[in-house]
Amino acid sequence: MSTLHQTTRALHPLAGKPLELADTLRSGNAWKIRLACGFMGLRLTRRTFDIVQGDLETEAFGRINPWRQVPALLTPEGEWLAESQAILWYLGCGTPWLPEGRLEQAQVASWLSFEQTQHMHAFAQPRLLIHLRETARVDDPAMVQWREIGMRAAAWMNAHLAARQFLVGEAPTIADIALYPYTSMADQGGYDLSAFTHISAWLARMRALPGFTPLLETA
Ligand SMILES: N[C@@H](CCC(=O)N[C@@H](CS)C(=O)NCC(=O)O)C(=O)O
Repeated sequence: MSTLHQTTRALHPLAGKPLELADTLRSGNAWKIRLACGFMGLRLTRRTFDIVQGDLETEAFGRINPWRQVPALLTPEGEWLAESQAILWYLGCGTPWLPEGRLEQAQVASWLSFEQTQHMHAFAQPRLLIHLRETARVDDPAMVQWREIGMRAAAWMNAHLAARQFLVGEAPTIADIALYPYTSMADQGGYDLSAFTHISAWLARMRALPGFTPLLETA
């Protein structure tokens, strides 16, 4: 992490303000927000829901996020903000985690979009069905198909990371936070990313950053 990132932890515009996260225990999308708060030195209260128990279908949850998904963040302004990438943007604003330059900011947006359109589902679905719900087998055709899509996304990331330390420039941004969770848990969906050595090195760099938060508190 750059010296600037370290200095800004104390000066974060949201430092000391109340932040509450609606999440589930193992949500990769919600993990992005917990990672961001850890890296940025922000305190976060969790309100943890259980999808299997139907918690996201209640009237109360509908007031948190009518789209009935986690994560959602209760901001100091008293607004519930949905969508992991929008929340990362909100948290990164005014810090080195979201660079100010027009081009760098657009490059961050590009990776956030890549994660949602080319990456997240291909990694999250096999993990959900094989590892969390145990309703699919590693070699089910649908799982193989997801992994074909995911391997293409991983190959692009690996090629990009061959020439740089982080996805945008030489310092970590919210783009790295967005791509970290599902890439790091790929094995739970039957992926073998070991040939992508630049991804492995990048994952290790992310884990080594001060304030790294594991998915499970006990992990
Ligand atoms: N585009 C959303 C996706 C959020 C998402 O898929 N959340 C999952 C948990 S990781 C969820 O709430 N699933 C419940 C459902 O869709 O019924 C984001 O980036 O926040």
